[in-house]
Amino acid sequence: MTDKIIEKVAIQTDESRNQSRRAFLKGGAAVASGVLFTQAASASDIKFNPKKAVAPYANKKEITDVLADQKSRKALGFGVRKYPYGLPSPFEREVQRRTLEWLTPDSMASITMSPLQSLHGIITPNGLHFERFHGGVPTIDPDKHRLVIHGLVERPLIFTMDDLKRFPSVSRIHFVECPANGALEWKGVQLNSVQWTHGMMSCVEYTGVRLSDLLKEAGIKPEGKWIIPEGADASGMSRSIPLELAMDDCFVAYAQNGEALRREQGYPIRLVVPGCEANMWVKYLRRIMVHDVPMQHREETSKYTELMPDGTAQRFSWYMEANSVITYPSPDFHMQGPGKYYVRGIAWSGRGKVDHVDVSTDGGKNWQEAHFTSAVLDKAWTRFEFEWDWDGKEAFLMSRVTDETGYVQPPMPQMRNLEGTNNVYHRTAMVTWRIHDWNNGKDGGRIQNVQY
Ligand SMILES: Nc1nc2c(c(=O)[nH]1)N[C@H]1C(S)=C(S)[C@@H](COP(=O)(O)O)O[C@H]1N2
Ligand SMILES: [Mo]
Repeated sequence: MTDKIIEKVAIQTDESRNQSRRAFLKGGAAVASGVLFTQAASASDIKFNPKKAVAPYANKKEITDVLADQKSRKALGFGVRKYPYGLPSPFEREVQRRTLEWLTPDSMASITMSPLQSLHGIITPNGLHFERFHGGVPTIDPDKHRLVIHGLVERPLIFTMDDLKRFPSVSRIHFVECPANGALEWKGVQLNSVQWTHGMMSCVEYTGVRLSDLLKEAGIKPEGKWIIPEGADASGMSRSIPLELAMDDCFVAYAQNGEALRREQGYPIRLVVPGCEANMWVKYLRRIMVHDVPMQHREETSKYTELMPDGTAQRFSWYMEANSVITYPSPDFHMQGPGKYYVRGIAWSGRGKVDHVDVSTDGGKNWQEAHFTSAVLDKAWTRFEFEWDWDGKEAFLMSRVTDETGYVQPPMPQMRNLEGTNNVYHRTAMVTWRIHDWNNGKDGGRIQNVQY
């Protein structure tokens, strides 16, 4: 059937297209478009299936009341030009990145978290991207900003921002995650929101220049084994990155979700190191030094190491392990009564693609595979969904990701046994949302962060 229609459309001359267009404008579209719609379903196929019912039944009076109430829609809305740069509806004003006042002593070296409970799909809007600064947000004039590549190179180089745009571009969707994400939960549960348990991360589409193109333009000397990117902000943020990793899939991004980077995310340029700890993704990138050894940087030796139970510290950990979390229902919501729910969440892995996600509603005793509702991309969020009939009894929701390397997300007790609680970083074990029994008084249907 489809082939025939395509054929028909393909042989239409301009003249016949114009004719059908005229017919459409006259209201004669039913004939032409009706053909297409028979594909989907005929009216007799659309039967109510009680097993799939989500919404409650509405009676005639309720329908009349609701429709009568909507007379106000006839009032004129606001016109064009009011918001040359658009804003979300005022009814969405609670959807904001947030910070915990007690987390850091000042706002210049602090962090805000993304409201994961309110996000859909796999793209974080630019205004809701989490933020982490060590020295406040600089406002940099791109015409004055330069990127320098020097050190163990054949040709030291200085790039203007216009120079960078002359190189071939790449656009890729990747998650960016601070390794401290989830850190508050090492010793036990702390806070009741996925914004606090997992919000030190976001996922956006970046556009920029391959770092390998820029390094090749400079030519690396044989002794050059490490790169040290540095930011132009007050913190002068820098990290050592091994050359193989730099030449792999890193890029220097100038755009995020189709527009220039926001100042909070590194305007005018930032380093993108897919799958790796966000502290390597240097913002306000001003230079890249090529070295033979990694630097002995204060930040690196004291902060981004992992303290193990035996007192030793793991010095370099680059990749973010596979992780997943249920965002709906999660502690910001309240159950609306027994019935059908589509449990949904995100899964991601710094080592490649997500392979599959299992969901448990009984605290990990039984597992069933969820299905994906988004594209499955390399080192990016993947959306999963799971059809669930809630009987109103106490339940414990968990998700468990397996990535393409075969790594399976561990339960929290297992991770704690292995790594102790001295560690701050890389707490990527499963979390559990307890759903209180619907008949449990005013607690009925409450959703709570617990550890299992
Ligand atoms: N120049 C510069 N780059 C930086 C930082 C910084 O303070 N200055 N913070 C790093 C850390 S620790 C994180 S978690 C990420 C946060 O990126 P975001 O603010 O875009 O979310 O940026 C990294 N790059
Ligand atoms: Mo970070």
